[in-house]
Amino acid sequence: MARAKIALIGAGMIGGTLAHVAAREALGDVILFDIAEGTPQGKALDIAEASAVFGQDVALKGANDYADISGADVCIVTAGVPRKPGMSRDDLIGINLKVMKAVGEGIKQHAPNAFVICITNPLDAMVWALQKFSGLPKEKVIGMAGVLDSARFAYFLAEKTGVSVQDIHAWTLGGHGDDMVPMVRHSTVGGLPLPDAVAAGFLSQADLDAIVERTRKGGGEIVALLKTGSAFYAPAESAIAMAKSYLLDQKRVLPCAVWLSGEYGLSDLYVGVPAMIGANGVEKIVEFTTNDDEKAMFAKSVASVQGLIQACKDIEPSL
Ligand code: TXD
Repeated sequence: MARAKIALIGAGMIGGTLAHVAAREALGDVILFDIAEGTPQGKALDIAEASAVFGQDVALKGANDYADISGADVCIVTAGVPRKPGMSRDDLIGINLKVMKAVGEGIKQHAPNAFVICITNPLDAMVWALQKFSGLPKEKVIGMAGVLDSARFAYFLAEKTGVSVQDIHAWTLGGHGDDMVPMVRHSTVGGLPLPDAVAAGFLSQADLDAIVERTRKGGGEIVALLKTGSAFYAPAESAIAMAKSYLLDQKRVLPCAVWLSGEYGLSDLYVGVPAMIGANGVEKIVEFTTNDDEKAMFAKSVASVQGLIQACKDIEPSL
């Protein structure tokens, strides 16, 4: 059987890391696409040469022409600009909306059967716009943010409690902004929901509160350290987990930005909720029970996403 074809739209820091991980895991042949000439070709060649060391038979190619993504099974979109210190994700909206238009049209023309994972910020608004510009089915266009935010939450919990990251299950819902909603009652350490883990002495309430806050600001913490861009290793790993669930029909339930039509009492927008990803794309949305506090936090986060979508409509009235 032919190998899967994975098109990476944007060959910057995340795009290059995605290409490396996808090739090492032999997830499929990789096309790295970018408007910058030479960058996708150089990265593709570098990783192709590395394949002789890590021993996987996958093809890698750099491209500046959308025709090269033809027939892609998966497209992962990182095209656009990242944050610089002092910028919020929302500051990127004007530039990245134009980029989504070009990318959406390219995918529509050359890879209309692909499963599309958007990573570009501000995430929830950009995936919404990308779905509109591409016209692809809503269950085949999703956004990556929740896997990353939840991974940060899980890592901080592992670091504090000393429990293996493998035995921590953390969930972060809502939009990919500083008002995202780390789900304390639904996240577990060694099977214990976090309030029980506090009662059992794994960590103090003050530690937990600090971790929730650090998770919300996790992206900014890395931007402040790197100074020249934003996180890329953990974002790439997160999108690979989502792509793998689709390509291998794993049916993993992962927090993803998905189109809601009535779930969580919301419609006509993309926001982060747990979704089952299989060979048909988004196959099921899992609705967590929420208490009043969680509902209020979720509503606040959703209001920010709605504000960003409105800003997109103001910039691009055709949306
Ligand atoms: O959780 C999440 N969703 C995120 C999102 C976590 C971290 C970073 N996140 C966002 O991903 C970040 O704010 C950016 O919007 C994207 C990509 O981040 P990356 O760090 O990879 O940015 P780079 O290194 O600047 O790469 C962007 C590439 C660069 O090579 C540009 O030349 C290219 O995008 N680019 C384009 N490619 C194709 N088509 C167009 N129009 C285009 N414009 C720029």
